[in-house]
Amino acid sequence: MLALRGEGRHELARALLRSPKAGPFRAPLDSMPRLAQLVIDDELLDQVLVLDRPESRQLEIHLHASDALLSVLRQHLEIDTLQLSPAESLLCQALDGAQVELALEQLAQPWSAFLAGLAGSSPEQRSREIAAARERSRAAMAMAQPARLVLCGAQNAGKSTLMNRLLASPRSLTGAFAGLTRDPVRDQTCLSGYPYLLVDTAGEGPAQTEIDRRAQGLGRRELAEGDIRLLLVDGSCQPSREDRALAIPPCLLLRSKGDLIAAHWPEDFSAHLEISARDQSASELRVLIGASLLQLRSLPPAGPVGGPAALSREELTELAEE
Ligand SMILES: Nc1nc2c(ncn2[C@@H]2O[C@H](COP(=O)(O)OP(=O)(O)OP(=O)(O)O)[C@@H](O)[C@H]2O)c(=O)[nH]1
Ligand SMILES: [Mg+2]
Repeated sequence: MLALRGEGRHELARALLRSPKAGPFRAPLDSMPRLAQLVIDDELLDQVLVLDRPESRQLEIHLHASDALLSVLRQHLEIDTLQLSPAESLLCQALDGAQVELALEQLAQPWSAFLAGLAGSSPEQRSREIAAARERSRAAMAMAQPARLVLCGAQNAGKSTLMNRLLASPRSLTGAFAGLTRDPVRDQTCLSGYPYLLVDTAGEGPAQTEIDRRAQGLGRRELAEGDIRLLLVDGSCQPSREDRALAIPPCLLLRSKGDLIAAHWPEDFSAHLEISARDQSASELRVLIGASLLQLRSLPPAGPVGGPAALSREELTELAEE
């Protein structure tokens, strides 16, 4: 929303607006929402809703705020960019109720007030409070900042099928053709209340063409940049040397295709879970994998953390400086 404030707001609004049919904007500027076109330098930027609020001497232009549009507006108008605190950002971007509860808890006891309060504590109390805040912050940061969870494994292991189940949406192409996924596919979701950026990658295996080789290279780069691996090994085949090489911690090892006849599974390569995308529902898989990830990461159940906590790297650095 773009807010024009003060007595000159109507004049400025009329300079920026056209009627919905591109003629001069003649409709009264009042508390009735009106459709209009936002035009700057004869360029149509957006279809907007206009609403005046005389009590606060503010005229609101509700727009579809893309980055490109905001950058044009910034060039032409003096815009105060709203600075959100990490707790406010979390509240705006939350995908899960647990994130909302954490954001509300943190808004009620701001981090800056907690840091200021440390100044009056005795050295022992201070180090106890800092240690407790560090522990709370570990969980809070994991709830506020998505971890990159990279799906990896051999071609046809069922990575893309699982990705789609976890997102409850057909985001990634799936099929019996080995090497179907090429460019990495990314999307966000919350599992057990913690946010993840899921990344589906090209499977390991014979690369028939230069395009396949490039795709596998891109997948390896995602693995190098990822936080956690979700390694799928087809349970109807024995794990290969390549599968073992991919199991670099932190890694959740899944035996996939549990509905098929199981191959002999070596004892020294134990899987965290056996799954079947054919027999298990999306919600069942989300719950199982979410809970296993919590265990792997030693994280508590998602939600409020019981006191002030850092929600961003910057806030955590402020604690280190105390
Ligand atoms: N029986 C059975 N088949 C499955 C299961 N999960 C996936 N499949 C099938 O296995 C084939 C490969 O699945 P994908 O999800 O495309 O495999 P992928 O690991 O993404 O393969 P690439 O992109 O080639 O690396 C498809 O025909 C799926 O339907 C499962 O749990 N059980
Ligand atoms: Mg795939």
